[in-house]
Amino acid sequence: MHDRLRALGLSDIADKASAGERLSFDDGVRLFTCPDLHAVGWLANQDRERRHGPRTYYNVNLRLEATNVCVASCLFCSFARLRPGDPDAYTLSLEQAFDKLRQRDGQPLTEVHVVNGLHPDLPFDYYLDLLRGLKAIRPDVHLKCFTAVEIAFFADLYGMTDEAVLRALMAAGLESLPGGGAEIFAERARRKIAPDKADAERYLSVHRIAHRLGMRTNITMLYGHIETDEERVDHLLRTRALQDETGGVQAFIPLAFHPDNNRMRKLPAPAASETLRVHAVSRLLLDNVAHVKAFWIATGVEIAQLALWYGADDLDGTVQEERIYHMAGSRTPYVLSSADIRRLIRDAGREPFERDTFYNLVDSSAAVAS
Ligand code: V47
Repeated sequence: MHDRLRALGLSDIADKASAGERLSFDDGVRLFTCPDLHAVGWLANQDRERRHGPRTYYNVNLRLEATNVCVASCLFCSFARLRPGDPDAYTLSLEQAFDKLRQRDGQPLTEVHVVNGLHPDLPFDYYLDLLRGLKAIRPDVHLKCFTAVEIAFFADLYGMTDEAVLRALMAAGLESLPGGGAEIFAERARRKIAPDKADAERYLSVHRIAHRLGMRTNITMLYGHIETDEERVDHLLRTRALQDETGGVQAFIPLAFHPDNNRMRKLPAPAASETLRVHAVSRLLLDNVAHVKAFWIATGVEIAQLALWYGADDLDGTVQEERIYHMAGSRTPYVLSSADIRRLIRDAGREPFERDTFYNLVDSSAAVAS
């Protein structure tokens, strides 16, 4: 491989990567444009194995999307309905939301991941009561809820600061933030695909405040639409800069654009090779972020398995009720059992490790049939 890397002109990047030296903006662009995907993947895999060996994380989680009513009009979104009266618009009552968790009484869930549309009319109490109610039903289950874009929206709607919103939600049970809403940070592309929601600075600022208040958060990147390689690298380096400042980013999650039923449907979905490359370059540039997640619903199950050799060490979880990707054309199952996930990790040649939200081993994994 060293001869091949030399022939590709990547020896300097390979040397830096193996010495643990930080890669530059130009290095990132070169990795995106290198014709040999496998060479890039090999480098990322070295890094992934140095950090985690063959270990591959997953968790037993539940996705809850309490409303799809959303005032934002992101071009890539197939989930949002703009007005409460739209035929497919829905907003769960608190009892309906609680039932989703109650119905899973016997399941060894460790996390509920809540993400919603930006609903213009719900009172702040709806979200506070949602958190309190979910906690009351399953006090042991971690609540990873509301993207930074939702937090900024709440602050503007309810006349509060971002920090006051976070503090109030934390007092009601919020424990970490998911990474949604990051899309692409670069202003040129963001203005086109997500013109009317929090900009990159606000998104990053909400994460910064969350970290200061003691929470961990994830960061995502939506790729495979109109963004350039330079804009991807910019996104990765802005994430890295935030992490230098706070250390609060747990996982980075590249999200493959799905073109069905949205206003960018003329674009093709990103190729498998693109997905593998984005995971690999993310692993190599984000030297200060412990985990790169291949979200199997976004990548497809088989490509997620391959991504475990291209820098990814995490597959997200059982998920159970995901809508955002399925409405945009994802053909993945709605749920994978713990046993399914463990099997597909083993089939990919890796070792499954059930984690909690903070990447601690969950004891029950030893007991899970595999
Ligand atoms: O922000 C919406 C994306 C995100 C489409 O933090 C689309 O652990 C592709 O952020 N094609 C929400 N993507 C999902 C998300 C997430 C997923 C898994 C784990 C975590 C985590 C976070 O979904 C949105 C947006 O970027 N999205 N529509 C679409 N058509």
